[in-house]
Amino acid sequence: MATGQIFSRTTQALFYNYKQLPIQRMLDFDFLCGRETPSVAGIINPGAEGFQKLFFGQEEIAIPVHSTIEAACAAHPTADVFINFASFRSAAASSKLALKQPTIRVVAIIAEGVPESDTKELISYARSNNKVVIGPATVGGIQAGAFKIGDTAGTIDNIIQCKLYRPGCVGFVSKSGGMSNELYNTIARVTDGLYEGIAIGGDVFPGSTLSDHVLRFNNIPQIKMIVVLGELGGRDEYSLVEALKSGKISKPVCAWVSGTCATLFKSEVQFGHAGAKSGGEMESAQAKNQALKDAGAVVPTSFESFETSIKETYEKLAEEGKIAPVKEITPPQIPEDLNSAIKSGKVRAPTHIISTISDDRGEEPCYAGVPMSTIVEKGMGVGDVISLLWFKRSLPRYCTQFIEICIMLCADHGPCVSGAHNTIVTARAGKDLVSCLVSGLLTIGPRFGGAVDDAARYFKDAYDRNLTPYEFVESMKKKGIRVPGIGHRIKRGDNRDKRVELLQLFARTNFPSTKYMEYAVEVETYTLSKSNNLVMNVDGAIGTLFMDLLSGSGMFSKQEIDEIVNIGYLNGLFVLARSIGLIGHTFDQKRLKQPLYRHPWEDVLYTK
Ligand code: Q5B
Repeated sequence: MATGQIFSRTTQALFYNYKQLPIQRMLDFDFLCGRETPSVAGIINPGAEGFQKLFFGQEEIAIPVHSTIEAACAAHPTADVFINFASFRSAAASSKLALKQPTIRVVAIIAEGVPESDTKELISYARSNNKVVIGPATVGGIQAGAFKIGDTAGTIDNIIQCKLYRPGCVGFVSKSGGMSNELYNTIARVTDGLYEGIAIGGDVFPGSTLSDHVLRFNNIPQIKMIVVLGELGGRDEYSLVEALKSGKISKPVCAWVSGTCATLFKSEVQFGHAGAKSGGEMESAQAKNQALKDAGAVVPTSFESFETSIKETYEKLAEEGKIAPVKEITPPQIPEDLNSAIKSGKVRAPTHIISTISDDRGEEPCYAGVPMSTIVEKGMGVGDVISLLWFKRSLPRYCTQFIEICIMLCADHGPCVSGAHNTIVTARAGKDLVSCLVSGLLTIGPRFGGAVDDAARYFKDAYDRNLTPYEFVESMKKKGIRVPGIGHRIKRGDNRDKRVELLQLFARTNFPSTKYMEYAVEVETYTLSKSNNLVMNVDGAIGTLFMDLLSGSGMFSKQEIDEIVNIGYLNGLFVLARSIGLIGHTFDQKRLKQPLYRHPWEDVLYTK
């Protein structure tokens, strides 16, 4: 591997698998470092395309999302780092594909548990193609003030505390990502700071080794000293020993191999990483520390004194005048995310929606405060659900039964009525269910099913003002308004609408009062005297009976009744009911495989 820098202030990465947090942390780091371009050029989210909104400082930016690695590489030819957040199951295949792309130079594999045979294959491919693999089982790496992989170095607070927003002179490599954070703190305390830090990962076969990175650091002029944190298990540290012995490393190396406590255990111990297993004598922390020391590294006697070793090594270099002074900068403040600021009680934000009828945040959804389990346990029906969601209260059984009867009676009225006709034509044009339903629903209005509210309004007003049927009908005529709820294209005085009769019968048997409906009957008697088709229609029956329900149940104040009438709740009953029939007509046409409908010429009057 050798060569030198693998990252810079202009390095851009492709991020595999959309993970909002680590990407946002990379962008926050970019902002902290004063980068001009975001370090994430594109996201690869298998099967998805588009853009993801993320923050770059205070501004929102849209990062392109690609469905394949090939597409992302073609769209971002200068992005040469591939950060792989795939699971251990798919990390190897995606990493291999990424390594094969000519534009990709470095692949970081975050997943733990990638099969060793797969990793070996990746290593071999990367070596023969002069590419760098960091990981698997790693948090990644960082070049201070320039570029950071994913979650490396933890929170923004930690990054600021460790002064990672600007470069120092220390190259650091370790196996452990968690311990990297510890050492970034140490390095910030006792030197002028980190230049580059890499966690190679804790697997038995890491994509790149401790010595790979140390040799690379040796070629980077800005790096003046190297800190290495190894761990027991494996023989990786011995290649570093060889490099030191052969004189390939000219810069001072402070090293420590952790896991010296393994000797306290009687049997073999497996520490956190797959590779951190106390094996033979050679793989012990003690043996590796000794070998490193013998090869010329500065090795302390314990981890506790590692900080002192690093400090002394740095101070010696400084005394020798080998360290250029670092230009201190004040990093900009990263704006806090609204959600975390709200959580910590620092800010309050107005909500954009207010809702009073249902709540799905608890263990189970509630309708007007009634949990769904209660609705089921108490054997409630659709009428009860409508009571809760529309009227925000539980209504007596006769009321909910009336609502259910309205729905049943208005569910359909054959294929010839406006709504069903539209739905049938739409279904025959090959449209989907929702389009068919909506095209039928859109016909509901003052002439078809949508006169319930107006009937309720006008009849209530006339009754409350003590108008005689004659005064009411004639005053409407004067205004040029046809009485809503009166008249039918087919029904007659001698062929009443059965639905109207059924609703009247139910109400007369169960309602405490049917005064509005009886008033409508008197109006109907008068209009029938004019014409036999001016019968009370289903809209008129539902509208007036609902006024009786609201005023007679004693469950609504006058103000609430006025509000229900003003808002216009009652057409909703017809809309809801007729949806059942319109859906049925859609299925019927599709089941019958009916062809495109074309209205016959003979049925049209062509005129000028
Ligand atoms: N006058 C009813 O035309 C009629 C009056 C009125 C008071 C009124 C016409 C019409 C559509 C009504 C309709 C459906 C034919 C409701 C529903 C769902 C559905 C649908 C389905 C389903 C009357 C003669 C005299 C004049 C007028 C007076 C007229 N209308 N007075 N109130 N409303 N309307 N809605 O016969 O004094 O003589 O000058 O078609 O069907 O939507 O099944 O299809 O479930 O799907 O030509 O059931 O309005 O009457 O205009 O000559 O008037 O009656 O003022 O008085 P005519 P005109 P005067 S159910």
